Formats: sequence, C-alpha cells, structure tokens
Amino acid sequence: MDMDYRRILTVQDISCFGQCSLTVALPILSAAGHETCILPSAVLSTHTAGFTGYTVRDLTEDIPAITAHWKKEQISFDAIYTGYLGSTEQIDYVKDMLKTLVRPGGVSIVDPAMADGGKLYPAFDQPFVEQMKTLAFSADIILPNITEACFLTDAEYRETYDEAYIDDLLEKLRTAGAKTVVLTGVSFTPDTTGVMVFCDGKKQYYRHKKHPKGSHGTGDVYASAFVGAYLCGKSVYDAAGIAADYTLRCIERTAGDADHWYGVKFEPVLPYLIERLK
Ligand code: PXL
Repeated sequence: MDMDYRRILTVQDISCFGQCSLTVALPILSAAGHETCILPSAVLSTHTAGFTGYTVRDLTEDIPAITAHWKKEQISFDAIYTGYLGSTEQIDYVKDMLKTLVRPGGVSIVDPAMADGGKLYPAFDQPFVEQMKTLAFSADIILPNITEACFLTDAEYRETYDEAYIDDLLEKLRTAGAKTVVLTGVSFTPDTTGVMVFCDGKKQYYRHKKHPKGSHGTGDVYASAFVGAYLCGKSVYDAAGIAADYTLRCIERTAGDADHWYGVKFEPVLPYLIERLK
C-alpha cells in the first residue's frame, strides 16, 4: 500500500459560485496529494455571506442511499472532514458516517462551519447548534473559530479578550468532549492573529501577521489546508501553522481587488502549499 496517499471524504455544500466549501476543499486536498471523495450536503447558487436571493437544494434525503451504497461496496476512508452542512436532520447521518466509514486508525475532523463575527450564518438556528455540538464532540479534531466555539459551549462571545478568555473557552470545549482543538482567529494584538492549538493536553499558539480586512471563505481554505497537511503526516501544530501561512498568502494575493470580495484567490498560491508539504 502507498502509505503517503490518503483517501479523504469531505462532506460540505457545493456553493456553485463563491469559492468556499467543496470548490475550495477538493482542489486543496488534491493539491496536497490525497484522493478526495465528496458528499455534497446541499447545492447553493452562491454562498450565503453577502449574496441575497441565493438558491438552496438540501441533499439530506439523498445521503442514506449514498452511504448505503458505499457500505455495500465496502468503501472506507482514512479521514472524514466535514464542513457546512445542509440541515439539522443531516447531522445524524454525518455522525453515522464518522462511526462506520472511517477505517480503523483513521481520523474524523469537523469544522463546525455555522457562524462568524458573533453570529450564526443565515441558514442556521439553535436546534442546528445543539445537533452540531453532538457531531463536534464526537470528532477527533475540531476547527472552530471563536464564534463557533462560543456556540458550541454556550459561552459569551467577545470582540476583545485576553488569554484567560481563550483558556476558558478551550477548557469548556475540553469538558464538553473535544479531544483536539484548532481554534482559529485568535488575536491578542491589533496587527497579529493566530491559531490556538490544544492537543495531548497541551496548548500551543501559532501567531502570524493579521491582514486588516477579513475575507469570505478563508475558514474553508484554512480547514482544507490543515486537513491536507495533517494527512501528509505533519503534526497538528505544524499543520495548523502551514494552513495559517497559506491562508494569509491567499488573502494577500486577493487584497486590493474590490471585485473579488466574495472569496480568496487560493489557486495561484497552491504551489506555495505544495512546497511546504514536501
Ligand atoms: O465558508 C463557509 C460557508 C460555506 N458554505 C456556505 C456558506 C458559508 C459561509 O457563509 O454560506 C453556503
């Protein structure tokens, strides 16, 4: 068997336009050298952050037949990585996938993609959050931003905070059942940001330059690069750092192009990611 070649299943939506979710995850994971299988949670005309009047087709009812077929064919995965999901009901199906479709020794990675800037995305409500908790706390690794970490733990969201606040969030996640946490968008000074990694009972911070303007889709770029790097055999901390460096370069590459407000130009920066994974 080819030990460096991993088979990943990623479960998230297809936003046909908008550079997020599957249209980002598939190329990034492929560039990282992995066989990438997809299960679309929903199909939208665009993402929901900044566009109005988008179409949505939730694919929840198609999922049981798809996974039943895979089980019949004895298809399994080295990793399952989930992102933006289509419905509250769908989460039970995704939990079943983590239990039944990951090979022994494989890994489940959940990006609880549901909120940012203190607010849930338009499609989601509190019942969705409650279900997402059960998925996130059954995963091996979770990648929440601070807003999502607050929703997962019923903690108060703050715009400004100190290290004690972040420690408290990590502790709340850990007590709720989180094993390994990569908490994104943790910023202690105005011109830096970073990721707080909690792994094997230890906390480690990776700090990098902060771009003044936030961008759409960067959570998905980040999570995909993290998963790609981690499955290349990088440690959680190294994968978290590589993904941060890559995402920052994608943002810098896009900055200044006002027409490209909806996502980041991650494609021209793929050679940098590939170089870091060698
Ligand atoms: O990038 C996260 C994401 C994924 N998919 C859809 C979204 C968003 C963020 O808003 O709307 C459909």
